[in-house]
Amino acid sequence: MEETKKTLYSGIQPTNNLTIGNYIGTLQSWRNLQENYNCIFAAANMHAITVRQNPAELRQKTLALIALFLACGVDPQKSIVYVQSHVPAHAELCWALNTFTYVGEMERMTQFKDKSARHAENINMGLMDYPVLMAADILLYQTEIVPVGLDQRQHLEIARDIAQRFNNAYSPTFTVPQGLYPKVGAKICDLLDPAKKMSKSAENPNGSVFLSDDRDTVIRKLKRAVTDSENSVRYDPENKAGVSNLLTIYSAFGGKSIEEAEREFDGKGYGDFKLAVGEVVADRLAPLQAEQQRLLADKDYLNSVMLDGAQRAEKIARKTLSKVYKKIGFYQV
Ligand code: ATP
Ligand code: LTN
Repeated sequence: MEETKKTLYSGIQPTNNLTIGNYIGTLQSWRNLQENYNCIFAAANMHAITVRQNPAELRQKTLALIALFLACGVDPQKSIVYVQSHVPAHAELCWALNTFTYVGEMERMTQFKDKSARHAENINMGLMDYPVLMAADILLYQTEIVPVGLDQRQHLEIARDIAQRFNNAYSPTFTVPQGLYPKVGAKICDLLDPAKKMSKSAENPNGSVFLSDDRDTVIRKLKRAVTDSENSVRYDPENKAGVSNLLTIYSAFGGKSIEEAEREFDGKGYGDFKLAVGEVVADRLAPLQAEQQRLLADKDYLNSVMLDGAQRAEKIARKTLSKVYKKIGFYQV
């Protein structure tokens, strides 16, 4: 890793099927970020088990997520690509940071409240501790930049608070990280209910476009997306949430600004507009899916990427952990 570049870290949980919200919110930017930062990208499988998972599926989805990272242009020579559970320092730092985090803070987290309501039968300690593990992920690597969607802002604020709290209690130990949110598409909304974020765990699969959806499915889902009765393609998130969401998707996938997109569809009806959005999304997903499948056929290669990534990550992580252990008074031989 180059000494002069800042460190950037992001993770995605290998759960369910990734949506275009995940892609636009974070994954899409990773390829270019590699030029300017030392990047570390993780499949966050330790976060995934805070909600009950099928073990065989979790294993498969972890492999598929690593393949997807590479298919999106992440270069394992330039960046570190690894699986969170392969680096034990995450669990270790999480434990230490737990003692710098208050129960009240965790109870107030939006995602904890949401997920507790959705999984009332399994409100486990891990679900509550999720943000502390995420803070450990970030802080282990002295990360400066964390590219994520807006739904992660609250978690990032907590990571900053914990870092500052620790630094103030002892002496500067952790870099205090900053979130990097996309200018367009930091919150992609559900196609059928634009008041909600598009989520890979949504109840109705027709509200989300999955990265694995085939062309017909993508076009069908966009055709049925909720709009309004005005029939004018204009960006106005307050009053025209559905249309604005589609414009955002079109802009993110088509490489055009929102204004250019508005001009393009000036005077055209919603039917044409929705078809165009569907086509631009399907055109982008097809090569991504093909590349992911090609990579998935070479499991040995993927294993070697993960192994190498974990070794490189472990080295950096150990250094931070050992500093922490020294400061908190753990006897080291
Ligand atoms: P789940 O619904 O299973 O909790 P999720 O769809 O929120 O999952 P995560 O693995 O939690 O997915 O998030 C991966 C990344 O995708 C994060 O950076 C998150 O901010 C981003 N992201 C998720 N949903 C959206 C969205 N609708 N718009 C923009 N970014 C998003
Ligand atoms: N909680 C994140 C996934 C995640 C993450 C991270 C993101 C786990 N660890 C560290 C950025 C940095 C989410 O997107 N749901």
